[in-house]
Amino acid sequence: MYSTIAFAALSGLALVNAQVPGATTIEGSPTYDGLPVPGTTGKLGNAAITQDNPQCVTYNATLPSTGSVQGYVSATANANGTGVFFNVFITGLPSESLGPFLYHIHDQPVPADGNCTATLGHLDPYIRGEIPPCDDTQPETCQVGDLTGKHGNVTISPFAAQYSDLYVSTQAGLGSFLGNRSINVHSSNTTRLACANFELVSSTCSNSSNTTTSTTATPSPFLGSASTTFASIGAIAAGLVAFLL
Ligand SMILES: [Cu+2]
Repeated sequence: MYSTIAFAALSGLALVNAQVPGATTIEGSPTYDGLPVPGTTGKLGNAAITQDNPQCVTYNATLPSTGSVQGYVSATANANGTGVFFNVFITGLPSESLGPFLYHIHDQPVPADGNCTATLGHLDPYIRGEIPPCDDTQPETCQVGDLTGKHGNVTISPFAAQYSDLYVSTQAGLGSFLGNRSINVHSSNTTRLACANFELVSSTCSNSSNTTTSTTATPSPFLGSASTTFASIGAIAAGLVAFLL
């Protein structure tokens, strides 16, 4: 909790320092082109592999259909509960000269006005920071939300990728939880091109006998048999109409 607050405050401060007129940037220098430094890790250590992620839970972040950059990032806990499987599709990217493009899980959700800047910096519960860049051979040392740092930049449009990330979680309450956060897509100079919130889209197992669903209406106990009777009459009438048609 405190680390999240501290991170939010720090990233907000860095954001102000890094802002460039006419461009919306994430924290850090948008012109930094240094190389990864192996072993760089967060103030709170390396990211832990997430275990016991809830099964059959999917979060989707769908980019606004009103923008030119569209697509989605879908996240589902792996079947063994370790890490999260991502399915990414992004299209409508601008000229290749603005790439390679980046996308990350950002710490805060997108507010109602759609302002991507309000999502602050990357999901970074271990307070690793952006610089030096992530070394993808040591993903545990990267910011948890730095998906392109760990899994590769976007170099074509449309772009599609599927991969497992061991450090993100679908378990609410953890610092690595993505369900209450957002995705931001950036050009190479970190300008924010589009953003969207993760939303819970499924909490059921498709091939399981213990599937639960929230769509089945439960009859009110006060109506009791009367409602059942009315439902039966309705069903008969519907059947009759269907027969006549
Ligand atoms: Cu980002």
